[in-house]
This record gives sequence, structure tokens and C-alpha cells, in this order.
Amino acid sequence: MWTTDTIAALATPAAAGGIAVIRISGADALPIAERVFSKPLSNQQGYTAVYGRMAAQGKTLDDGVALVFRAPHSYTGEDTVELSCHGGVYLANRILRALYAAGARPAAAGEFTRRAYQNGKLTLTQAEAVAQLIAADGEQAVLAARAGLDGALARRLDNEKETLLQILARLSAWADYPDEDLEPVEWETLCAELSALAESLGALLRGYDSGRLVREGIAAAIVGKPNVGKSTLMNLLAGCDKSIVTAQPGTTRDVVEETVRLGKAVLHLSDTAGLRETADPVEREGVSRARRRMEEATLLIAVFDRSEPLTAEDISLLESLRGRAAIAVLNKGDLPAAVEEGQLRPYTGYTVTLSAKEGEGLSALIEAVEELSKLNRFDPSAALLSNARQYHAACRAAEAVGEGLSALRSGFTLDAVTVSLTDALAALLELSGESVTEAVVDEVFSRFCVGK
Ligand SMILES: Nc1nc2c(ncn2[C@@H]2O[C@H](COP(=O)(O)OP(=O)(O)O)[C@@H](O)[C@H]2O)c(=O)[nH]1
Ligand SMILES: [Mg+2]
Repeated sequence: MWTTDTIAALATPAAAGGIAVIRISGADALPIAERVFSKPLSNQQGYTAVYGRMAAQGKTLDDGVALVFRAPHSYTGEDTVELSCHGGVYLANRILRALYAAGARPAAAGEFTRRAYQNGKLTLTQAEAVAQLIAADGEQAVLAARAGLDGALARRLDNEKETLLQILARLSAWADYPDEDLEPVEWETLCAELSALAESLGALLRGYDSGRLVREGIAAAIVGKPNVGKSTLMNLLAGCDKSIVTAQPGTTRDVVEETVRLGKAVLHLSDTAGLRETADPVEREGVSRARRRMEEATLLIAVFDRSEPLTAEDISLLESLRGRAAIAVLNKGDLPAAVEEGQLRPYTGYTVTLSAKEGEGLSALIEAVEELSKLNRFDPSAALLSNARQYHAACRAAEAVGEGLSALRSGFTLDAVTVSLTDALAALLELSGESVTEAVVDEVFSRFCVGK
């Protein structure tokens, strides 16, 4: 479905604010806006602003500015008008209704960006980066989305596609002379090229997880036996008294959640009930919630009381850290030590001593989180796969290249190699959005907000 009718929507949030921006895009954007705006717009050049009044049914509602963009030099590639009025919820919606009455249609979710894509202003991966940029909740996430919008992934995919196309062209040339065997030199070159391509796609796939941590944050559970200072640590990280802290063991029963920024990382923290056997049914439910949260978490922050020797409960927790992304925190660093970091190291590579109560030693925890999540080595300017759609297409491309390579190595006919590489090319074209079904495009833009 390729429509060019004129659409309108509020581009700013549906909330009171200094100004609201209403965007109108399509072949009739200027004449439709003129029916609501007091000054002529059809004679305006692109990139000009006109001050005037906005009215509906003969009643002036507001005064404001109309920005005029001329096709193809606009976000959507179509004629566009952006009306800025005062940011009242009723007012902006009233002007919007007047535009609908004047001939515009309400825009669907992401429809402006979809038009930009269909008019060749953005590739599909760039359009996806727009959604990411809007959703970004940290510096790294913004920089990564920005790189996507600037075409980092699109350029990388162009390279991969070019390599595949060249190889396919050579394979088809050889196929025309089936009697001549492939020269060993050519065979070697082909293997090397396909290995490099497989490696490059592999690197792209490996980068997906760290990109996801940046975009979505890290689910981190603070766990440990009662009274070691989990809630105190939670409050320190949250910067407020989120969890109840008492000297009474078993105080925290439900899972307390807070999203915090820690260095380069965004953590979705859960403070949990202290892990112990208990007869109290409420506390027991708390402990079982804590265990569930522990299983689901990407990162475990396991807290121990440095001033008391390790107990059987501590050791059992330490055992469960093996093979997990986990940081062992020796808390109460302000008190005389009964435990050394060395006792924890056999269980996890990351140990930190701090005092949650005094707020000391936090920088070591930040360092450990960044190191463990590799966020300190994360390069936001690199080409990154930014969503499941892209990831799955890249997986298919990598698999197909792998199949082509093993077909080549195990002496299959070049036809078999060609079939695999054609599949790989199709997967890359889908990834870049050059060859996707309408259903895929619908799915991509359905996740956008209206007005974007
Ligand atoms: N000296 C000292 N006491 C602490 C520290 N952290 C927590 N506490 C105390 O330990 C007790 C239990 O703290 P809490 O955060 O409720 O532990 P939780 O049961 O693990 O959540 C409270 O009396 C805290 O004030 C610390 O770093 N140093
Ligand atoms: Mg607690």
C-alpha cells in the first residue's frame, strides 16, 4: 500500500507544554494548511517560516508559526507544513481536527518516517535508528542510534553485499565453463573471501548483545543473605530511600525495583529478600521471588558482609555465581574485615569491597559493571544490529555464508555454493530493507509513535 494522500498528526507529546508542533505532509499539505492558517503558504519557498493565526470555523484559536518544506527537501520527501502553536492539549487537538476537516487524514503510527523510507530519504535501518534515537535513555544509546541514522549499518551492509555480488558473478562465469576445473589459486581466494565475510557477519552478530545492553539496560538483581546491606546498596545506587533498611534481618520481602545509571551502564535493579530458610510464609514468598529474579537477571550483584565470616548460606550463593555474569560485593568495608576478596575469587572474576552505608568504593563497582558488560569497550559509532528483525536476518545471512563455505571446502559443485550465497544475499537485502515484504515494513513502523 503506497499512499500519497495528505496526513497530519501532533508531532509533540499529547501533554501541556510551551509549544506543540503539528505536522502535515503530502501533496496537498500547503493548500490544506492554508485553510486553517491565516496567511498564504502555497507561494512560500521551502525552509521559510510564516507567522499567522490559526482558526477553525471562523474562530481564531491561536497565533503561531508555519514552517514550509518543499518536496523533496523535507523529512518525508513530500510537501510538508509544521504548525507550531501554544502547547495546550485541547488547543493542539482542536487545530488538528480543523486540519482533518480541511482534508488531511490522521497519520498512522510511524507514517511520516515510513514515507521518508518509501521516498528514499532513509533506508529501513536508518528508519529503525530513528525509533531507537527516540527511545534512547543514555548517552551511549543516543550515540549508537545516531550512528545508525548516519548510515553506519547501511554502509557496512553495502560492503558485504558488494563482496557477495562479486563472488556470485565469478561463480556464474565459472558455471559457464563447467569443463574447466577451478584453479587452486581461485579456490583459495574464494575460500579466503568467504571466510572474511563469515567473520565480518559473525562480528556484527556478536556486537548485538552489547548493543542491546546499551539500548535496553541491564537487568541486575541484588542478592545475598539477610542483613548484609542489599537494601542500603540499592538506596545508595538509586540515590534515594527506595528500600527499607533496618538492623532486623528479613525486612525486605517484595522485590523493589529502580532504574539507575551507573557509569556507562543503565541498570534495572531489583533489591530482593535475603536468601535464607524461614518459617514466615510472607518472607518465604519473598525468598522465592528473590530466587526467580536471580534466575532472570542478566547481572547478579551478590552482597556479603565483610565484617562476619562467610556462612554456609554465603558459600551456597557463591556456588550459584559460577558461570554467571556476577559481581561479588564485600559490603561493610568500614568495619574490621573478617573476609578477604581472595576468598570470593574462586567463584567470580569480579570482586569489589565497598561500604554502602558510607557510600565508599562505588567507583570499583562501576568499573566492574562496565568491564563485565563490556560497555567500556563498546564503540557506539560502529555498525550495530539494533533489533530482533535485523539480528535474525543477519543470522540467516551468516548461516548461508557458512553453508557456502563448507560446500566449497567439502568439494561440492559450485552450484551448491551459488545456491547458499544467493540465500545469503537475499538475507542481506532483507536486513538492509532493500527487499522486504510489505508485512515486514508494516511491522517495523507499527512500533513507532503517531506523529513520527
Ligand atoms: N557498618 C555498616 N553497616 C551497614 C552497611 N550497609 C548496611 N549496613 C547496616 O546493615 C543493616 C542491614 O542493612 P540492609 O540494607 O537492610 O540489609 P539487607 O537485609 O541485606 O537489605 C542495617 O543496620 C544497615 O545500616 C555498611 O556498609 N557498613
Ligand atoms: Mg533488604
